[in-house]
Amino acid sequence: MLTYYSDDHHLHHGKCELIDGQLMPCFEKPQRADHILARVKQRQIGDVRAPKDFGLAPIERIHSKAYLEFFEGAWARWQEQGGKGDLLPFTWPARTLRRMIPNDLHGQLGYYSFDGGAPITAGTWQAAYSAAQVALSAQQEIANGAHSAFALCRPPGHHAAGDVMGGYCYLNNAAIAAQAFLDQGRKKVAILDVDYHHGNGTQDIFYQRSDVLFASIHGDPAEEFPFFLGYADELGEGAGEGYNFNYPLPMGSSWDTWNAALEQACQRIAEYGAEVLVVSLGVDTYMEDPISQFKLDSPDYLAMGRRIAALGLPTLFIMEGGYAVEAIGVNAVNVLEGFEGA
Ligand code: OKP
Ligand code: ZN
Repeated sequence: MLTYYSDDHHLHHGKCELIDGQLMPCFEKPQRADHILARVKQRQIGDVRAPKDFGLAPIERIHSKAYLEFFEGAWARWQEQGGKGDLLPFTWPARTLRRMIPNDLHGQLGYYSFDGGAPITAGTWQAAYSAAQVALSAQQEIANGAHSAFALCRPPGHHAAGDVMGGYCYLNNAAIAAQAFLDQGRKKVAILDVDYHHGNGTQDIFYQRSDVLFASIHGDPAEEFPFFLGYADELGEGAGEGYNFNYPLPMGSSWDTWNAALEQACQRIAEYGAEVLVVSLGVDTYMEDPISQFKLDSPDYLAMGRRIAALGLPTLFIMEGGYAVEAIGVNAVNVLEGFEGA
C-alpha cells in the first residue's frame, strides 16, 4: 500500500491547548506523524510519496471561502498586531450571543472555531493545506485503480466542519477526499470513522446528503469530547436521513464491545452499496492513549484492518488521532497490515 506524506506537518507545532481548566502542552504534536512514518518504513508496507498539489479548488468544495481566507490570513494579522505566541480562541458565539462575524481577529477566531484546542501558529495553514493535499494524492491513487492507499495526514481533520475549526482540526481531510471521489463521478462514498472521538465535522458536512454515508464509533459524547454531537439518534436530515450512524460506546470499552459496533457499521456500509470507503483512522482507542478511555490493544488493530478489508471496497485510510506517541505507529500500521492480510 502506498503512503502519502508531507514533511510540512512539522510547520504546525502548537504550544498549548485548553483542556480540563488548564493550558496543557499540545497532545497533537509532530512526533505523532514521525512515529507513524518510521513504522511504515520499518514494516515496508510500500513506498512513501510526497503529495501532488491539487490547489484550493477541492478544498473549497468542503470549506467556505470566508473560512479559508480567515484561516490562511490569521497568523499575518496576528503578527501585524504584534501578537505573541499562538493564536487560541477564548470567546465563542454561544446561545445568548449574536452569531455574527466581528471585525476583530479574536472575535473572528471565536466565530470560526468551537473549542480552545486548535491553536494557529506560523505554519498551521501550510501544514493543514499540505495534509489536505496528502489526502487528495492518496485519493487520486485509488481513483486511478489502487485498492488502497494511506494518507498520513497531520494535523487531523474530522472535527473540522465547513467553516469551523476545533479539536486539533482545521481542514477536513476525509471530507475533502470523499467529495473528490464524487466530483470524479462516483455516486456513493462511505466514511467509517474509527477515531476515539466522534467526527462531528464530517457528520455535519454530509448530514443532509445521501451520497456520503457516515458511520462513527466513539466515546459516548454524553461524557466525552466533543459532547455536543455524536449521539445514536442522529440519523441524518432531509435527503440525508438514514445515511448517518453513530455508535457511542461507554468509557472503558474494549475490543469485544468495539468490534460489535464495527460489525454493525460495516453492515450499514455494505447495505448502502458504497463504491469506495474512506476510513478516518484514529488510533486513540488504544488502552494507553493519554486522553482517551477505550481499551483496545495493539493486536486488535490487525483484526480491525481485516474486518474493514472484508467489505471488499477500495479503501482510503486517512490519519486522524492517536496520542500514545510511541505506540501509534504500531497501531496505525497494524490496521493497514490487517487490511492487506499480513
Ligand atoms: C482530536 B481527535 C479531553 C479534552 C479533549 C480535544 C480532543 C481532540 C481530539 N478531556 N480535547 O479526534 O483525536
Ligand atoms: Zn480522537
